Amino acid sequence: MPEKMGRIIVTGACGQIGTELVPELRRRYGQENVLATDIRGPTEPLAGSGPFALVDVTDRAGLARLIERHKIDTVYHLAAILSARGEREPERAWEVNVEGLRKILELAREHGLRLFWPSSIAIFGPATPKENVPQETVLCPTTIYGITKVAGELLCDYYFHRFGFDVRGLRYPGIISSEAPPGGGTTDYAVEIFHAAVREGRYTCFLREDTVLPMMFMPDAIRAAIELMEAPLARLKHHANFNVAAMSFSPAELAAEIRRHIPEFVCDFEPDARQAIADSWPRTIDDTAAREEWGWRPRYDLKSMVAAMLTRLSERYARSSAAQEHQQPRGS
Ligand code: NAD
Ligand code: AKB
Repeated sequence: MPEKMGRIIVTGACGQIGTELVPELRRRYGQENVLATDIRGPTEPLAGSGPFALVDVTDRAGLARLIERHKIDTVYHLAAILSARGEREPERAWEVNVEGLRKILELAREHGLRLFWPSSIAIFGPATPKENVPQETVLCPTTIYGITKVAGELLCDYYFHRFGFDVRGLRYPGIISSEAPPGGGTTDYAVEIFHAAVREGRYTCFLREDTVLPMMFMPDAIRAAIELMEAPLARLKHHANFNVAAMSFSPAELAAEIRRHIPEFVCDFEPDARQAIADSWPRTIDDTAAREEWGWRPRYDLKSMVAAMLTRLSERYARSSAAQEHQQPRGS
């Protein structure tokens, strides 16, 4: 029997993933049953499309009030500080990513909640194999973000084994999406490049052209989260740390694929501090455990993802320039 979700709270809902996860959860489980929360106010498509509350994930009492008031039974805990921002604000990264998660775990234990929490390929470090990283491997990251994610995986597994409640998670690669901008990571170039290609026909990439990293298109990322949460608990041998993979490519390969649609597109490369982070991460991931335990299969590869991204962004920019023209006073 698939696991059921009744009333859901999503933390960090206004970020890159929440902006697309919340509408899908609302579509599946009912608009009023999904409470979106963040420390900043909602923009489209979250604004006005269902319940929303401002709350900081380090505010345990504030979260407890929302959980009780909305009779929550499931948490999608997305609030976090990502890799590049984490290097600028390491103390904040620990506070939000570890202390925030610990408070959510305690609330989940007290209120008997199910929990989804995403880890990241940032848990891997220079001592991890670069190719086909196995499920069980060396976890010695060199970024504070990676360290908080290793701590998070260990905490989640500890709560599962010690208190026996249902916490699940997966190690997302870099996520590529067309709706909300990414929130300060090392893989952000793979989103920025599309906006620059469509608007200006040119992009300067902050990673070296041959830096291969694991990536995933947002529709696959959303489906992975929901399919993992709906999988029967009895089938799972792992809990909060599933490797998941979809595609791997370098900035040069991504630029070449974009050029098949926009031949005049030019990409330059000026690596910055984020190069060292990318160099510490693996190139490809073995996701056999996710495939075997809950049937994970990606649907998008580099070619289909690029075609979909360019279509979505071209339509979006065409709509917004049509709207701007419409607003111009006549004769101007
Ligand atoms: P994001 O940075 O786009 O969004 C995070 C959201 O959390 C933001 O809206 C921010 O306002 C909110 N937030 C920050 N501090 C908060 C606090 N103290 N209280 C409440 N909200 C707070 O991140 P995302 O890309 O949507 O990532 C969501 C989760 O997925 C994170 O755990 C991240 O580590 C993980 N992940 C993301 C990627 C990716 O490529 N996007 C890859 C691997 C893992
Ligand atoms: C980042 O680059 O920090 C994120 C991630 C891979 O966790 N996109």
